[in-house]
Amino acid sequence: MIRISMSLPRKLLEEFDDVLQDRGYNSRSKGIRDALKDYILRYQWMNEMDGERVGTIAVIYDHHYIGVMEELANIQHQYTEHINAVMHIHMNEKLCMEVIVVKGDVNQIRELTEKIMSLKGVEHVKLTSSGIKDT
Ligand code: NI
Repeated sequence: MIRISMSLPRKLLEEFDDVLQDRGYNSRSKGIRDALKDYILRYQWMNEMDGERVGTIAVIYDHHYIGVMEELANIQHQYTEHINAVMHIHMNEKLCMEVIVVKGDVNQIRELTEKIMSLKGVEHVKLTSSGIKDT
């Protein structure tokens, strides 16, 4: 084991501790290890996909954040060939969810997903997809 120290925003740490408490963790280190493993797996999984796929990108964002709606629309307009449909849900006063239905080469879908993930004001992005061709 190697010890590290890190800086975190207080709110993020409080939220993390709340999750750990709900899940019955009594060690923050164990919680961080599990979270890191999960993060690595998710990234590897996203990078190992190939070929033609169909799927959804679920995006949750704060619509009060200046420019985020416009940026999200601009990005989607760069991928019209890969986007079949978009559903917008007004979740509450602050948050909106967009579910983007995508189809096509996974490299383009991944690129689109990563562009959305990098936007400020976007709080959560999840890509789910399946291969199209029979195996
Ligand atoms: Ni909305």
